[in-house]
Amino acid sequence: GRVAVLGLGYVGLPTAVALATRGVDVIGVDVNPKTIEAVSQGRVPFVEPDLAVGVSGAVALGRLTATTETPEAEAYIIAVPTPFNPDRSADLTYVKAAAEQIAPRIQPGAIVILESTSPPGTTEKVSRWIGALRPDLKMPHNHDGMTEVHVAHCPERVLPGRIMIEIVTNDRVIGGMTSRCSERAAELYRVFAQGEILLTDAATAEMSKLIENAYRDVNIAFANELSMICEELHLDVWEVIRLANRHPRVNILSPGPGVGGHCIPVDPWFIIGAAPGVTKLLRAAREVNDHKPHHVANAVIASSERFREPVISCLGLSFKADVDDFRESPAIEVVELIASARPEVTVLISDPFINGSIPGRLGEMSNVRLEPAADAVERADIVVLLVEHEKFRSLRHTRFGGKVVYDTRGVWN
Ligand code: SAJ
Repeated sequence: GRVAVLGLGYVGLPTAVALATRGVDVIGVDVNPKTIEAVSQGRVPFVEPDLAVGVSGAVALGRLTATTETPEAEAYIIAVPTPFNPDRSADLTYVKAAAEQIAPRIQPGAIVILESTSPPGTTEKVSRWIGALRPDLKMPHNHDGMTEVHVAHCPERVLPGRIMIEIVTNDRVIGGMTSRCSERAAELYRVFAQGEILLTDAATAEMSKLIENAYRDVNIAFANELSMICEELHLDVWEVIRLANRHPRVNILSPGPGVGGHCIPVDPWFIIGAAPGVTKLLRAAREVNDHKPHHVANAVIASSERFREPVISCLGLSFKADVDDFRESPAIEVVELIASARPEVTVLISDPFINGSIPGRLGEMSNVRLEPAADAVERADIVVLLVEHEKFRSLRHTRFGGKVVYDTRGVWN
């Protein structure tokens, strides 16, 4: 049967490729005509190791096509973004739009799988949104055993930078609206997933995904708080953590300039929103991680005061190492904070993954300029390492002379 994947981003496109390269006919659907154009020509609109070769292969074989129109299919995989609103509640607009595009096309026997990370109850909402437009179909939210359409949640877990490996090797949690829904979804994922497939109900699957990212957020917050404590006590946080981690049951993560990306800073809010009275720790972790860019910017600004016309060079702008994703990047926030607090200071920025224009508001700031890393370091009074791209790690051997060096990632020690 034919599979339609709605949303050709970091999750949808790799999933489409994983299925297509194993002989499944896949139709990729996206609202962005540029994405459709790129994929149709076998190109990938973003950087991810091994994805480009997969896309061009699947398209050349005729297994993967792309369109803006949701087709009739035997299985629908929804892999659209779930951002949050200004009040931090989940914005389910894209999920709802996907359900509403599927509704007129879906036939009895088909399955709808939600991969997007979603607050508890969203999978059931997908069933209801489709059911509202198709009263002729028995949907799982109101027909226990004998449903005509199956609905399940199979949250994505892939790590950007390692997506093509993890999509195959990770264990998968599948939560169906009914146990038959889980089994149907599992049949599809067995086509490419080599890890274990763990079946549960939809709400449990939703929650398990959210706590994976909340767990990471809390643990990074712990590391970030340690870095601020150690700074105050004039201790080297990296050395302190390295030694503590030699305990057999301690495994502290790495401090950094903050937590970015579109998952880890967002997902804890879905849990906080669902249980606001009992989520003190999750809120505190968010607060610590959101504060970290301010802490870094303030420290840099303070150390710039002794220079008359300081040049501050910030290396790395993406949300983490070796990816070209600048969304929700703490590094960008640090640069913005420095450049707007001290308009008379020149801030040089460098990132090997910038392709064309400077991302975000930085492009509009007159005291911010993009430079090759070597020039930026050469001209700097203060060098700030914000992202430990492979290319920057080797600068470890650079002699920084009289420059002030602020290594937020601890890779130059
Ligand atoms: N970070 C640190 N210190 C660390 C680890 C990360 O400061 O020790 C920072 C990174 O620099 C980055 C942010 O945290 O700004 C998030 O990076 P990440 O590598 O931890 O995670 P993501 O956002 O790339 O992907 C996460 C993964 N979730 C978990 O590891 C539990 C991935 O498996 C999920 O699929 C993904 O979120 C998602 O889409 O939900």
